Amino acid sequence: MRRELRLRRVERLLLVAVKLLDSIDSIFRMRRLRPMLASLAISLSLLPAAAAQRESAMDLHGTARVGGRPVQNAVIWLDAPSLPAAPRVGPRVVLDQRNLAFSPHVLAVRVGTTVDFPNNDRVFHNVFSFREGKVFNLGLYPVGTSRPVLFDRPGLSRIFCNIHPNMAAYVMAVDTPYFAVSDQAGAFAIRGAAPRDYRYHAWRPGGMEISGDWTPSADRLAVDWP
Ligand SMILES: [Cu+2]
Repeated sequence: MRRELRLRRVERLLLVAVKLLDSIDSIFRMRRLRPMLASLAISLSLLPAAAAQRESAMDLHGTARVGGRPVQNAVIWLDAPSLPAAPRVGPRVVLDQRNLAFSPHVLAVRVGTTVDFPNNDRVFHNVFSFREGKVFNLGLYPVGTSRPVLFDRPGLSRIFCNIHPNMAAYVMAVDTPYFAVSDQAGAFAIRGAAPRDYRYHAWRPGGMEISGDWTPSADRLAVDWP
């Protein structure tokens, strides 16, 4: 707390210095100093927030199982209603088309994420989603090119190809930054969540969505389908 106060004071002093330089700028032409001081003030103002976030955030680990056996491609997410909404223009991630398959088979994204669907195969594909979640049809586009889809609301989208009936993928869009997909050992890690009680949800291909309460202090989250 005291450190933060001290930082605030230094920051205020720097801002005063910037203003002072502003006024004598025309006389002494110290233009190069001004942006330097300004950026120093900005980075100082960010310091306490970054430190607070580092102290409280943690990685939440768990295992997903079906009938006691580890299961890959399960999506696990934590409700985070108190967090600000995702930025409208969020990050971009890739759902690749290669060797007549989508990769990854299951993709989890936060609402507001744009997914790029590049065709890195040797043949044409026609990617579409028609039932629920995000409905779209990307049509045919040449090998080596890509089409973007913005996932702007939560839900599950089933992704298919018009030409190759064996191609299928899932995009699960969730309204939270805290989510993960389980690996081959059923393990998952949700990064950077504050340590508090959570309502969790989990879904997997061919399985129902399940949910429950979880207190991170009680070690790993066990997500079990019967
Ligand atoms: Cu195809």
